[in-house]
Amino acid sequence: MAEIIEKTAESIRDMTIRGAGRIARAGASAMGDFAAGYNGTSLDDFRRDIKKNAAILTASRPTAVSLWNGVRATMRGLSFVSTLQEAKDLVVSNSEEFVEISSRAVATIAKIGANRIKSGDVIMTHCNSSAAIGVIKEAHRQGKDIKVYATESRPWRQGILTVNELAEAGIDTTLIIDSAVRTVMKGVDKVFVGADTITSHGALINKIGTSQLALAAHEARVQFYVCSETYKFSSATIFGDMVTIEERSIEEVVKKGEVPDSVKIFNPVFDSTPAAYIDAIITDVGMIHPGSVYDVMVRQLGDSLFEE
Ligand code: RUB
Repeated sequence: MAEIIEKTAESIRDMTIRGAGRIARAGASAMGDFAAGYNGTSLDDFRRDIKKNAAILTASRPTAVSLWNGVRATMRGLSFVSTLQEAKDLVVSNSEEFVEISSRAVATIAKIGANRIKSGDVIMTHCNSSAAIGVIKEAHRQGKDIKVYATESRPWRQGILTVNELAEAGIDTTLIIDSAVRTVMKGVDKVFVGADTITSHGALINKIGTSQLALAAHEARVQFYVCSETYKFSSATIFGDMVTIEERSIEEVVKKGEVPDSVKIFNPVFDSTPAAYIDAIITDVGMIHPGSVYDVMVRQLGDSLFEE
C-alpha cells in the first residue's frame, strides 16, 4: 500500500498532478487509500507509518501549503483514538471529508465569483486554476457574454490547458504570451486568478507572473480578484513565517546545450502579490477583503491555531 503514496508523490513531483487544489486532494486521497488498505497489526506502527507517508507526500512539492493542509487534515484526531481499526477509519473518513469539502469549495467560489461578472465583460486569467476557471465557466453557463484572455504561463505553459478547457466550454478565448499582459490589460474589465497560498496579511502566492498581472491591472484600474479556498490560507504566516517560493529545474527553461554553461538560470515558479493590489478574495465562505484573511483564519481554526 506504500506504493500509492510513492506513486502519488512522484506524480506531484513530475507535475502530472498539479494545481494547488488537485495536489491537496491527491495527497489526502492517497492517505485515505493507504489507511483503507493497511494490513499492519499495531496502532503504534500505523501512527508511525502514516506520519512517514505524510512526510513523503508533503516533500513532493515542499512549498505547497495546500498539500500540507490536505494531508494534515487526514490525520486530525489521530492521537485520540485507541484501536487500529478506529485509526484507519478516521483517516479514511477525514480523507473523504477533505476531498468532498474542497471540491464543494470550488463550486461555491464559482457561484460567488460569477456574480462579479456581467455580460460584455472581458476577463483575464493566468496559469491554470480550477477555482478561477470555475468562476469563468459558471458566468458563461449563466448565459453571460464574456471574452477571456489567458496567459501562456511559461515555462510549463499551463495556459494551454486553460484555453483548451475554456474553448471546450464554448467560451470566446484568446491565448497571449506572458509579456503581452500589459498591452492587453487596457481592454480588460476584470482579472480572476487562483491561489497557491494566501498569507495572514492577505498577500497572494500564485504562479510566477501573477504579480505582473496585478500591477498591470492596478495601473489600468482593472479589478483584480483572487479565487481561493480557505484551506489555502497559511496559518504559519500569522507567526511571521515567510512562504517559501518554489524553484524548479533549469531544464524547464532551456534545453541542454542551448545556452553556455556559464549562464545562470533562475526559475522561481511562484511570486507574491501584495494585498494592496487585490480587490477581493473570493472564498468558500464568501467574498472577503484581503485585510480580513486573519479574521477568517481565526474564526475557522479557533484555538487550534495557537496550539502548535
Ligand atoms: C498552478 C497555479 C494555480 C494555483 C491554483 O501552479 O499557480 O493558479 O495552484 O490552482 P502549478 P487551483 O501548475 O505549478 O501547480 O485553483 O486549481 O487550486
